Amino acid sequence: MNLKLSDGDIRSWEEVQLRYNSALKQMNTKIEILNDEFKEIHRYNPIEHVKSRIKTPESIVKKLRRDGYESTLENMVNYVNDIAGIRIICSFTSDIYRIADMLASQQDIQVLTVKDYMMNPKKSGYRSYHMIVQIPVYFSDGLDEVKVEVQIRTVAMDFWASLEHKIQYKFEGQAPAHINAELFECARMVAELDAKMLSLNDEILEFSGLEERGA
Ligand code: 0O2
Repeated sequence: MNLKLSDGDIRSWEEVQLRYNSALKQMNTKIEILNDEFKEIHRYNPIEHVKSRIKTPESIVKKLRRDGYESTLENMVNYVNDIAGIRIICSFTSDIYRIADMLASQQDIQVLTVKDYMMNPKKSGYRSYHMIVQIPVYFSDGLDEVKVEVQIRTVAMDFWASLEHKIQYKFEGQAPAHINAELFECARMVAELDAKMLSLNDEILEFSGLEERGA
């Protein structure tokens, strides 16, 4: 099988976009199929919604500079792992690992790295589960292995992350200490809320199970 885009072959930003957009389409389909199957078999919808995006060229260049690389198309593809990003938002923390396992067990998905910010939250309080995966994409003249960053988090964690992102953007990453402290406290409350919602849901499931069995 010939590899279409060896690292030196990328000719334009348009080509980079095509490559990563195609990978996102495949990942979106995989996620949709898993969700449909889950709904059908378990009468339960683990995924609230899915967002995907291609990183902006400005943001890619910023990351390359941060890591000490020149801004070339080759370096983008080689060193920026989240050019294609997909965010899966689910209801409960237990869904996060379930979805991650379902994706990781697919034969054509290769998990390159995992960052479990659920088990090890960031200093900011950020919680989420990240995987860099590589999937094959077939083009007219061959196969291309493309990296996608998958972020999986609950609705509550997503709410926190988007507000925190806006605040950090506004203060260019230098938010006053009291705001950072408040955000950290909110992250703790989000974790507590997630744990409470999960235990309530477990209780509801147990109750429905008893009812179905006629107890
Ligand atoms: P954007 O705009 O979302 O693309 P690496 O990718 O391994 O070289 P990096 O980027 O530090 O190193 O990886 P990490 O920690 O896994 O973070 C990647 C992404 O997670 C970030 O992408 C954010 O989307 C999200 N993230 C990480 N930490 C935080 C945080 O403290 N707050 C919020 N709100 N989001 C966070 P980008 O590239 O920063 O931005």
